[in-house]
Amino acid sequence: MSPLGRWFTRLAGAAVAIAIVVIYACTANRSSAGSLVGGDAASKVYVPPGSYDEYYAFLSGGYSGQVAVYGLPSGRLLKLIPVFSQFAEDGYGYNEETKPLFQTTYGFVPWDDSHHPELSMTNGVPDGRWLFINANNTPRIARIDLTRFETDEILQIPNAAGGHASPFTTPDSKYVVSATRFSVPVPNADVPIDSYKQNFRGTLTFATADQPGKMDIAFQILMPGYDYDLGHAGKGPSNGWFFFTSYNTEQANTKLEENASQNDKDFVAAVNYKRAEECVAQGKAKAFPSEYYHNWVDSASRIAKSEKKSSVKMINPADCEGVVYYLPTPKSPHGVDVDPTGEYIVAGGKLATVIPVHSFTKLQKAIADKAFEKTIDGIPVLKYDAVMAGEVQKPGLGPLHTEFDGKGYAYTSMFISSEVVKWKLGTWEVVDRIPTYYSIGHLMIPGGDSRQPWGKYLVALNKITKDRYLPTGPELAQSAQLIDISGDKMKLLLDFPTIGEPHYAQALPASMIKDKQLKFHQLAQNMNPWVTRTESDGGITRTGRHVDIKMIAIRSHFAPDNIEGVQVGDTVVFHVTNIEQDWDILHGFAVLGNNNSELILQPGETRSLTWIPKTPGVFPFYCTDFCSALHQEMQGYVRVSPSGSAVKLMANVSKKAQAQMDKTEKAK
Ligand code: RUQ
Ligand code: CUA
Repeated sequence: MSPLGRWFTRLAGAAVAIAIVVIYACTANRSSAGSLVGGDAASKVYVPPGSYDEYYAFLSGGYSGQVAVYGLPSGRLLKLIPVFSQFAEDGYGYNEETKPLFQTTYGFVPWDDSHHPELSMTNGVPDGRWLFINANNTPRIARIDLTRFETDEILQIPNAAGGHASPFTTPDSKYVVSATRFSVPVPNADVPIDSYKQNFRGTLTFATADQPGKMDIAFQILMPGYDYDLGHAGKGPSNGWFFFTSYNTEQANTKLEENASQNDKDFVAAVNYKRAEECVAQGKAKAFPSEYYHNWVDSASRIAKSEKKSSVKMINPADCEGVVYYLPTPKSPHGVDVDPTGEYIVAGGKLATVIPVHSFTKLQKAIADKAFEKTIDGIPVLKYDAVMAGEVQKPGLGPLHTEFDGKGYAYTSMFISSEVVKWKLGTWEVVDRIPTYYSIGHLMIPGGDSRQPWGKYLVALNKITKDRYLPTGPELAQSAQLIDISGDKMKLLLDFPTIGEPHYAQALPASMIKDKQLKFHQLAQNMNPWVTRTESDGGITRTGRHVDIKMIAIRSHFAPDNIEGVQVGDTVVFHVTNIEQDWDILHGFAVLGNNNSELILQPGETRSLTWIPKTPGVFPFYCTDFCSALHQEMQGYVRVSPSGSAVKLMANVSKKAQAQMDKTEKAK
C-alpha cells in the first residue's frame, strides 16, 4: 500500500465519523459522476487527427521508475521516458552505453520509485530545457534533456534514505534539492534502532543542476532526526529560501501511524540557502566523507560514464547562524507550496482541519524580532502566530498539495474527502470544490508551482481507480483527470489512465519545446569508438575470448549479416550503428537467446549488445522495428562453434574489412 493509503489505516482507530464521511463522499461522487461532465466537455478535449495538443504533460511513473509524457487536453500518451528502471523496449539499462547510469554505491540498481518531475526554470518560469525527477528508494536525481526526451544524467544522494522531497528546483535552476524521508544514522552505522533519538539524523541536500553533465552535491545540511517530506523554493521576495515539510517530530521509530501523530504541530523548515552558500565560502561547512556516484552521458559518444565521489560539504546549523528556522505547522504536514508572488507558503497538514498559510514578510519580521519559541539543535523555532498569514477553514479532509492559477486562487488536493478545493489567497475563503475519482494525491496546473502559471487546466492525480474504467483484474491503472479551471467553476473534462503511480506531474505549452526536437544524430559526429559509418567499415575482431562485431543497419539489411568463427563461451559484443540520416527511421537488433533485451537504434546512433553463446549452432538475428516493406528480410546469422574450434573468424564484409580481420586472426 502506498504511504498515502496508509493514512487511511492511521486514521481508522479514531475516526468512525470520518469513515462515514468518506463512504458518503464516495457514494455521492459515484452517483453524480455522469451529471458532472458538462455537455461541451468532449469538444474541449478533442484534438482532431493530425493536430497537436496544446501542452506537454510529464507524469511521474511512480514505482515504474519512469516518466510518461502526455498531450493535453487530449490525454494521449506520447512517450514513455525510461529513467530509473531498465526498459526492455529500447534497451535502456541493458545496452552497454546506458548501463553506467545505474551505478550506485549499492552496485547496479536497475529500478526505482520516481515521484516528482520538475521542469528547469529561468527567472522562476519553466524554460523547457530539462526535466528533473527523483528516485525515492535509493536516493538519486535524474536530468532528462527535452530536445531528445532522454535521461542524460543521474546523481546519487549520500547520507540519505528515501529521497522524497526532491528534486524541486530553485527559480534559476542553480540547485535541485533532496531531503531525506527516513532519518538514518549519518554516517550510516550498525546501531540499535531504538537509539533513534541519539543516533538518527536527517539531511537536506542542495545539488547543482544548471550545467549538464556536471551535477554535484553543493552542500548538505545536517538536521534533527525527523521525516522530511516535500519542498519548494521561494520566489520573488522569498527567492534564496527553500521550504521543506517535516513530520515525526516526535522522533518515533516504530508504529509511526500512531506515534508520529501525537504533536499538534510539526514543522516547515525554512532554509536560507544564500546564507548556506556564505557559510560554505567561509569554511563553516565540514568536509564529510561520503561515497556517491555521478553518472552522465558523454554527448559526443552517447556513452554513459560513472564517477565515484568521496566527500560532501556538511553544514551543521549550529555552526551557521540563520541558515534554518522551523515554522510550527499543523499537523503532520505533507506538501509545501509557494504562491506565484512568493509571499505565501502553503502547507498541507494531512491530519489538520485547516490549511495553514505562512507569510514570508512575517517570517522575516519574526526573525528580526527574535520571536522564537525555543531552539532545537541550533535551529530557532519561530512562533506560529508570528509567521501565520491565515488559515483556510473547513477546506475538507486530508489536505495534501496546492497549486496556483496566477489569478489569485489556490487549488488544494484533499485525499480523504477526495476533492479539489479552490480558495482565494488573502481572504482564505473556499470558493469552489469538485469531487475526484478517487483519493487524489498531487494535482498539477501547467506552471502551477512557478511564478507564471498557465491557469487553464488542472490535472488531478488519483490514487484509487475502482469503477472508472473497464475492470482489468485486481490491479487497475491509476487515473488522472483533466479539469477545466478557466472559469469560476471547475469542470471535469476527461479521465485517462496512467503508467505506474502518477505522483506528481509538470506541464508546459507545447510551443516552448516542440520546434527544438532533435530529428536524428549526425553520423559524422558519432564519437562512439565502435561506430561504423559505412558498410565497408564493418567487421569482427577477436581479443582472446572477447569478440567485437561492428555492424551497420540500414533499410533493409545489416552488414555484415553472416558471421562465423564465434565460439561457445566467447563474450560477443554486437556494436550496431543505424546509418540512416532521416527522422523517425529506427532499427532494432536481437539475437536468438540473448539474455538481456533488444537494442533500439535511433538514426545515426551506435548501441552495443553483449551476448555469451552457450551452445554450438546457428543463431539468427533480426531487426525488431518495422522499418520498411522489406523489414522481414532484415536478418542475419551467427554460427557458433565449440570452444577451441578451428572455424575461422569470417563475415561477409568488404575486402578491406576481411583483410583487417585476417591480420588480427594471424596475430593471435
Ligand atoms: S507525495 S507519497 Cu509527492 Cu504527495 Cu510521494
Ligand atoms: Cu530495420 Cu526493421
